[in-house]
Amino acid sequence: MPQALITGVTGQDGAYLAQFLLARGYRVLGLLRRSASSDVIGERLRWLGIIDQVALLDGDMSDLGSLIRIIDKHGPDEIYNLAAQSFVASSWQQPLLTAQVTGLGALNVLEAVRIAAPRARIYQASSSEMFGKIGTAEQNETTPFYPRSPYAAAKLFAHWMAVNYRESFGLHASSGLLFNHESPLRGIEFVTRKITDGVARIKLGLSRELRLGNLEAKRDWGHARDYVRAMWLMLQQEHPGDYVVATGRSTSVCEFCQIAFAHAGLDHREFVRVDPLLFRPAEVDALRGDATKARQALGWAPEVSLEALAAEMVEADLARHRARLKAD
Ligand code: NDP
Ligand code: GDR
Repeated sequence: MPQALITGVTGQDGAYLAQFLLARGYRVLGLLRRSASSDVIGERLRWLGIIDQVALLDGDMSDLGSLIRIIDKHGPDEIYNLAAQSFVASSWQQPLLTAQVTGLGALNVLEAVRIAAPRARIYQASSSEMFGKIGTAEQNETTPFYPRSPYAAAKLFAHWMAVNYRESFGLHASSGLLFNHESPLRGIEFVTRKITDGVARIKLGLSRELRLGNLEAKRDWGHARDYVRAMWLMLQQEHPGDYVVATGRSTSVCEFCQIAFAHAGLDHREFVRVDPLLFRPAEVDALRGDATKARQALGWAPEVSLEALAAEMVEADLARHRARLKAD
């Protein structure tokens, strides 16, 4: 039975990836950091009904010893490094923590693999945010990077360390330059989920308005379930490499609002308010990925449209709020 270790298993992608790997007969190990709120840990794994099938192991991205011990003891065949302080807006409030976890944490994983399991295959969760202030309409593996946030700078460090460990020590380390991907399990602070949660609240009479920042920002949004499949495909290749994973469609925050509100029979213009306090110190204005390499080399293509994604997210948030109202 192949074994996979997922750091960030309690996050959106970690949960979907665990589900994907379990369905393929993997033993799934997940890194779990200690929390005082242990009752809510693993909420996403619970939502997917797989929490009892994942072996949760005590460790932290900033604690190299814990990573070495876990990798040495279990000898996973595949390691997916998904753990990060992943919220771009917070990275200006906590730049050092972001560098520590998102940047140096990735290096800790690479070091642990180099020391304890050099033959394991590694996936590094790189990001389209690394392109940042771009000069091209579409971004692919050869587009230059220009990070615009402490988060993006930390991810860029992690990305280059993965490339460097591949070239220096021959590690089978692949890096996925993933564009934004969302789902009903997306953290509530990210804009798509904030919008679909807002739609559900307004529809059920729990809120009257939704306050957002820059409505003109454009992102290439896909479904997380499609994107974790691409991670796995990268590690099945004989040789490691870097791949852009994206839909090729760029949509503004305003257009996403229109689609999500319309799904619930509402007009977003009546409810969305722009709050200047929610603008970022530096913005990534527009992203659109060119996933030609992933399509050709991995046979990967997205299966879920933006409209289907928004509909699934709105329906899930409506169901959550209805269940809470019923329980009260
Ligand atoms: P989430 O924010 O949902 O999950 C982050 C995970 O990292 C959580 O499991 C969190 O644990 C864990 N984590 C944070 N700090 C530590 C730490 N110090 N030690 C151990 N674990 C820690 O992110 P996503 O699932 O959305 O994204 C997965 C990865 O992919 C991230 O690295 C992200 O930056 C990257 N990425 C995401 C994209 C997206 O659109 N979703 C696009 C491109 C890249 P806890 O539950 O305890 O907080
Ligand atoms: P992003 O995602 O920064 O692209 O990073 P997010 O959903 O936070 O922002 C997308 C865009 O929407 C604009 N925006 C708002 N964003 C939030 N969160 N809240 C608001 O109220 C709001 N109003 C407008 C933002 O300014 C931005 O332009 C995500 C994360 O998952 C990263 O970890 C990952 O690397 C990248 O996607 C690819």
